[in-house]
Amino acid sequence: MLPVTLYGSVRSSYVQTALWMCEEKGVAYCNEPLAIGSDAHLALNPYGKIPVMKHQGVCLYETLAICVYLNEQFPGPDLFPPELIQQARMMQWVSAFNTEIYPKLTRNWLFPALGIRDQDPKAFAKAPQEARALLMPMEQVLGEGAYLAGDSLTLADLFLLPLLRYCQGLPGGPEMMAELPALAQWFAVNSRRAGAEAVWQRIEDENP
Ligand SMILES: N[C@@H](CCC(=O)N[C@@H](CS)C(=O)NCC(=O)O)C(=O)O
Repeated sequence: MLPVTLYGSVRSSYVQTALWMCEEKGVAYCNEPLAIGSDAHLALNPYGKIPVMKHQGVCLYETLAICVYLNEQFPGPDLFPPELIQQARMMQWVSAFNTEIYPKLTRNWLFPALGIRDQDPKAFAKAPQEARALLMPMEQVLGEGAYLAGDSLTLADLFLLPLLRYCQGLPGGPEMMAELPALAQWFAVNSRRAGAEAVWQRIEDENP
C-alpha cells in the first residue's frame, strides 16, 4: 500500500492526532508542510484547516474523517472499540472535543499563551479553572477505567491527549492536572506509548 500523506505542521494538536493514529496502526506516512490559507491549502480543504490527508487518489479533511479512513483502510490495531455503546461514547467524546473542549481551551488559554491571540488577563487567569470544569466528565470516566471509551486506546484518547499536553505546560496547567488525578495518570501512561513518543519527537525535530 502506498504511504499516506498528512499535510500540516506537527505543532497542530489535530495534526498530532492524525499522525499518532498512523503510528498506532503502523501505517507508513509522510508529513508535509502546508501554508495555512494559501491557495494550495484551500484547494485541498476549502475550510482552511489542517490536517489534510491524501492517499491513493483520496483527499480528506476533518481529523475524525481521516482517522475513520485510516482505521478501516489499513490493517493493524482497531482504534474503534468493539461494542456499539463504546463506539457511540467514543464519538461523543470526539464531538465534545471539537465543539466544546478545543475551542474553549484554545481561545482563552493556549492561543493567548502562544501569542496567537490577544490576551484578556481576566479570562486568562480563569482559564485553568474553566478547563478543569470542562475536563471533569473525563476525569470521572477515567476514575473507573483506563481509557475514555472501552477497554483499550481509541480515537477519543487520540483527540484529547495532544491538546492536554500543551495545556499542562501553560501557567496554571500543572495545578489543574493535580486536581484531576485520574486524567493525570491516563496522560502519564498514554503519552509514553511508543506511537505518541514518535509524534513528540517529530515536534522536536520540526522545532529544534
Ligand atoms: N474540525 C477540524 C479542526 C482542525 C483545526 O482547527 N486545525 C487548526 C490547527 S490545530 C487549524 O487548521 N487552524 C488554522 C486556522 O484556523 O486558521 C478537524 O477536526 O480537523
